[in-house]
Amino acid sequence: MTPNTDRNQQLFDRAKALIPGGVNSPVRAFRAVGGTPRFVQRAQGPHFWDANGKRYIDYIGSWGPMILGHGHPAVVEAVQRAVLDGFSFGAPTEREVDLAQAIIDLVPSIEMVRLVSSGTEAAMSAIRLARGATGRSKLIKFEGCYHGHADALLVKAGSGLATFGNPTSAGVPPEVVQHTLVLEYNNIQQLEEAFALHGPELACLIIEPIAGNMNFVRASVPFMRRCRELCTQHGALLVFDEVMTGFRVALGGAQSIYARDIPGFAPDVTVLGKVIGGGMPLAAFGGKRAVMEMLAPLGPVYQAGTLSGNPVATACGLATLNEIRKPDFYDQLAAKTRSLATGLQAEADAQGVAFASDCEGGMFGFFLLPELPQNYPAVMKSDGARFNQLFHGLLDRGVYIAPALYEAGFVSSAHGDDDIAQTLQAAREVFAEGFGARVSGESAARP
Ligand code: KE4
Repeated sequence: MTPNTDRNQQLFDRAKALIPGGVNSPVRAFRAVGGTPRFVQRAQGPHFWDANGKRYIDYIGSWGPMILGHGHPAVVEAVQRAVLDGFSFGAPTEREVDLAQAIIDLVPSIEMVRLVSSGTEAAMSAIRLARGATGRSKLIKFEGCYHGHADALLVKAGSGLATFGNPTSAGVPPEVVQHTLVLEYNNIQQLEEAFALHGPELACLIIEPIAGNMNFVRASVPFMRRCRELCTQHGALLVFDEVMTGFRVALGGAQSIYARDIPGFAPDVTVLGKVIGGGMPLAAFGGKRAVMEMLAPLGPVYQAGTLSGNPVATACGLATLNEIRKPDFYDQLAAKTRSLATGLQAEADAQGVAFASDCEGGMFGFFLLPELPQNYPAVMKSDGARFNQLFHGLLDRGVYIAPALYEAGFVSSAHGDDDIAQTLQAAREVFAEGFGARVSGESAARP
């Protein structure tokens, strides 16, 4: 299709004149992989159709929220009913109470919860809450983990362990990130040294328990056990960023998986998003009652939001949670995801392509590497150009994976065996091409 008949390109050209980069969130611009972003006209089940009317099997699902696929009838009906009763009130509603109850029922470590509108807002508020609850300023995050774009979290590792982070974005003054310590994921020695140096000053440690912003890297059980022990020992709060993994890898989130190996394991605060909104702007943070009651209007930690607990978004989220809590939902979803991940592995192995894949629940990842990386430097050894070739080879064949090698993939309950089969056939053809011509893209790293 030539650019002048390609409606995606036409729309992209228009968008770039009006919206920075032509998108409302950077990763959508395809800058890491090159090429023209697909403008979605509509979606249904596991598929979406672009501006040219071409169908794709969707493994992004809005970056996680669409665990039921697009347009699930029960969710559509709930939203249609809700909008007839009003879009937004700026006043409490029963559905907010019902959604809070559902989250608390499903995530035992959460005794109280506050609803907000985005994962960034939830993570930012959780950090402020941890600082307010402990009276401390410093925090630990890990290289490769992304917790939204709040200033204090846009940080890359300092020059050495004891030094605090440097901003990853213009516009973030160094003094804002001076309290943020960036460590290597899965590095127990660094963790212990950091707590030995700064333990009494640490308000919290925030972590993605399965790092979907490094594509798919699991925190090892020994590492996670030490995070919990050291936070407890030093009076810092363990903050689990489950915006991506919450209700995605298991009904109880990643924390329920670690609790299988670490008796009594629980974070102090959990950040949620994506799935709990079912595709509408809704996120949350919650934890121990004593900590959560530090929040305004009860306590001294201020946090607020015009659209927090929005009645249409809560209807969408509740309808989604009602579906995923049905018996066997995750067993069936996990089996589907495993068939995709193991199938891709088999296709790569058959062609002698260095490939490593992993999955949990409805979330999967893969690397064009001989083995699964355990940290960010290892992830970034991936060959970006080969990934871009794979990305475009799949895209041309109607398979839509994340346009960046550091992003995870998502399977919904709507994906069928035929979708998985078509995907594996597409991968087989691309691998057989031997990754011919290379498509250039910008640096593969999230800025
Ligand atoms: P939002 O502010 O984008 O709703 O959530 C921020 C966030 C927080 N924590 C984790 C673990 C996250 O993955 C995210 C956002 N995820 C990205 C994709 N990896 C959203 C896609 C985008 O930035 O456009």
